[in-house]
Amino acid sequence: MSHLTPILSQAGLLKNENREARISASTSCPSAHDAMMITILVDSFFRGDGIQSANSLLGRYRFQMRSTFWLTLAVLAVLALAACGDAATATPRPTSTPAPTPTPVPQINEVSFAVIDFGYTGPSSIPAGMTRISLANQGQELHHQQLIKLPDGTSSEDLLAAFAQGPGSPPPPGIESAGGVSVLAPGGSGTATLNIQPGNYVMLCFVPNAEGVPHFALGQAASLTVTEATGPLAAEPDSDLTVDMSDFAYSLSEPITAGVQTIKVTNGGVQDHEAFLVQLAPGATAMDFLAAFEPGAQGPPPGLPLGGFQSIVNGGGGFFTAEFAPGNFALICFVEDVETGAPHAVLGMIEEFTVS
Ligand SMILES: [Cu+2]
Repeated sequence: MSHLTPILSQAGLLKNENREARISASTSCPSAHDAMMITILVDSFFRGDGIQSANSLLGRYRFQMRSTFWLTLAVLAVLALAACGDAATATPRPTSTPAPTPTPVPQINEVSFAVIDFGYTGPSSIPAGMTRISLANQGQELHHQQLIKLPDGTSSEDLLAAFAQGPGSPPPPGIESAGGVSVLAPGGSGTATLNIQPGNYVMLCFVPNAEGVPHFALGQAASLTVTEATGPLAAEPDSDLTVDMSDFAYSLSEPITAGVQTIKVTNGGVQDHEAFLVQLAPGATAMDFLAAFEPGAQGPPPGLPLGGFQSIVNGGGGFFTAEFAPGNFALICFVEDVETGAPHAVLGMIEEFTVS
């Protein structure tokens, strides 16, 4: 039986069994028929027969009583309908269907290398994709890790033999500078993050010893095979600022502030470039630091190498992270100009800045 039935019965609207039967057939919520009944009921209040008997005093009293009754009845009916409407549109209870398993987010590959006087330790094969390379300098000299991608048909021996002919001799065609961790002081460590492509690589160190012999010629070179990625690739890391490199300058997206900063490096120039980071000794300039590497220079370089991002081909880039204490710093490019052989630093590719 409809829950409106008692209301409608009181209202005298259920005068025959047919009506009762029709309304009884409805569910616990009002049907369209019930709604129509309510409409009739409200309409009866405003235009009902009470008005016809309101001419006499008694009739007026009866009219008032009956009006109150009809008004109460109409309000009850509308409230009942509204309550049922709310119930019908309420949010259904959650079912016990298990939540779908979230797809794991691909993580950046982490690989670690160490450098000694004179060689590298670490993996000889890594998968392709976004990779954070950590390098620890466990030697007594300055070292870096320059990655060079070899074209098909060129071996690491071919590359080292070409480089051994010294500055000014042409490198094997088709090789690509592929980044890496830049120069670190003894005991220091750094990271470089890059989307490394499948292929054959050589990692090597161009830093010279006291006699001017580059470390790779002393054995500091190793092969690295990058295999095809086996799953979805990780996205690039978040960065705090960007350093855009060009021929021959650095452009910082914003000033570098104290603390740990992850810096995105891009090469928009024609030539290869690098972003070597050094904290300069008080009162020293970047040129003072460079002069300390000239043959016959006396004393240690006036600055602390903090890594950075090694030489990368035009259009390439990556990330490095460093902790900046208040002081004077410089970004320096040691890559040799393809025409003159002069380091890019000499052509103006030095950015000195102060962190306060
Ligand atoms: Cu450069």
